[in-house]
Amino acid sequence: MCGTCGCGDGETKIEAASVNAAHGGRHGDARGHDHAHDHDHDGPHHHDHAHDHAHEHTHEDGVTHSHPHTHHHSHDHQHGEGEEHGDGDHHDHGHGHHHSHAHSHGGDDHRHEHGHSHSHEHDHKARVVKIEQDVLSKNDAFARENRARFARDGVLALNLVSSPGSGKTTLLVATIERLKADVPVAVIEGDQQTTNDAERIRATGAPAIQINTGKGCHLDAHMTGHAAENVALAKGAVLFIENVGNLVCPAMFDLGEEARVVLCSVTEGEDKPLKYPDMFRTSHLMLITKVDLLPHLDFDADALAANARAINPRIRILRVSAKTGEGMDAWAGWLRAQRTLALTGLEAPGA
Ligand SMILES: Nc1nc2c(ncn2[C@@H]2O[C@H](COP(=O)(O)OP(=O)(O)OP(=O)(O)O)[C@@H](O)[C@H]2O)c(=O)[nH]1
Ligand SMILES: [Zn+2]
Ligand SMILES: [Zn+2]
Ligand SMILES: [Zn+2]
Ligand SMILES: [Zn+2]
Ligand SMILES: [Zn+2]
Repeated sequence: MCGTCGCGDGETKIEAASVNAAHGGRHGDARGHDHAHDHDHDGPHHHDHAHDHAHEHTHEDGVTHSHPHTHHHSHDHQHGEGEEHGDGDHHDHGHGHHHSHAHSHGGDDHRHEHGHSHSHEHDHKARVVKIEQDVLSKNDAFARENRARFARDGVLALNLVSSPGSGKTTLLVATIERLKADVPVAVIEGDQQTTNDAERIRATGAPAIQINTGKGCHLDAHMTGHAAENVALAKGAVLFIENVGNLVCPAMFDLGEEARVVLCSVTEGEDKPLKYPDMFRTSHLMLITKVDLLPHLDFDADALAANARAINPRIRILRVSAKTGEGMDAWAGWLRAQRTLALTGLEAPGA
């Protein structure tokens, strides 16, 4: 789950596999983990809720009657140690409490004090900040595992991020056509639904595997690691990871990539780096895509570049068109240089 937008985990599916299915022993350090991202409540927490209920009481005159009422109250409760809820869990607790309220019987006001127990449903939105920290620290552990594996295999892993439709898959298809004669390429495709993008990649002859994140709006390192186990990865390959189209949440999730490449197409507006700074701050390279459209637009590519540099002075910037091939040699050259550095085990300077 992602605390930024409150998106749920949903059911993540990797083609021919499900990350939510139980499995064991597949992670390098044999770390056990829960696929429902369980969390526990180890402290008291506070809920507010309103409810309706009826209860019986007896008056001094011996008359017993029951009457419904609605009231609002808040209380703290503690979950037992080790008790776990899944993310976004909606659940029932029974608990007893005391409260008093006034009501009237035929004009004669009086007050009752009574204790009763009842159960209620609640969700755990108040815990989102803590859960987000837990999710991100688990993600970072998986990302370290992925990074170690990619380094061992001389795989250059790149995380492609952008808003929806900025041209990631089209760019990858054109890139694979340029590289495939001498560079092994594989692709992990992330989308909420459909295997369309993986099919577009496979049509080039390159291996590709689709991750469907369901309600999730980003890839995480755990699902990426499992997808990488299920796609053919030659030694020295370039592994492109096309993230879910979203400029917000994917910024928080390290996948174990060597470099993050952010695409921004010329139809998106020059101010995107200022509006979504985390994504541009954490990216090594920005590709300004669809530059073949520039003659038809009032778009200032220099202003976009200046905004990206204002957020991230080290960012590299290339202008490309997958349609006309403009800038594709420079992009392929950047890729080859990064791959050489990955194969020789050097840190890519300024990359
Ligand atoms: N003119 C032009 N159109 C392009 C270019 N690259 C992509 N497009 C068009 O942009 C649209 C979206 O392209 P995709 O490659 O599917 O974009 P994406 O980023 O993979 O999309 P999602 O995976 O849905 O986020 C398609 O209609 C493409 O034909 C380009 O270089 N020039
Ligand atoms: Zn999200
Ligand atoms: Zn609870
Ligand atoms: Zn009550
Ligand atoms: Zn795509
Ligand atoms: Zn796992």
